[in-house]
Amino acid sequence: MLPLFLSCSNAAAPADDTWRLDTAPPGGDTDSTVRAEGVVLNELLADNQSGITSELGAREDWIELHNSSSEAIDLTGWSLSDDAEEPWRLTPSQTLEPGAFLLIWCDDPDRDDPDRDDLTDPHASFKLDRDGESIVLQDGQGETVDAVTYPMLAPDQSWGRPLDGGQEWAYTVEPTPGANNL
Ligand SMILES: [Ca+2]
Ligand SMILES: [Ca+2]
Ligand SMILES: [Ca+2]
Repeated sequence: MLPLFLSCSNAAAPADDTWRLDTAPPGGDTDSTVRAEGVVLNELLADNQSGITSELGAREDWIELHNSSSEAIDLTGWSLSDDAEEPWRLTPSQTLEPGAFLLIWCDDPDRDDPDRDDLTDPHASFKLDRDGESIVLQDGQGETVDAVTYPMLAPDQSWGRPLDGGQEWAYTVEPTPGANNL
């Protein structure tokens, strides 16, 4: 595995302003840069018509996280959101191994439904708008570690980093939920 976090730790201004890393300003201190590039938003799909299904058998929106660092990172207390006022706390909590991916369903399940004890995978309390919106990833201290604003997406089209953990975002060749981007 390439040490991808090194290749994107030079904090030159991103050419694509749809991508930003709020905690690592150009010339920012090295520690926050390295930490911020541990776990990142890596790919997302906002209109799942013929792709993978959740453990509930439904085709839902999803977001892929990726640990581009060389250390395992505990995601306890981390949150994901399409609305900074209502962050969704990542549950079940878990540790992401170096190079690993984590898929989060964005289907806003009805948690008051008595049948909802069948949720074994992470299911966020929001959905992804295929017309595009902004997604924020925050760590256990509530610090923003990554954010992305994605454009309008066609059905089954995903938006991701062509190089996992790299700076640039683009329409992917094909969706790769839980695997290296294409
Ligand atoms: Ca959607
Ligand atoms: Ca949304
Ligand atoms: Ca992927």
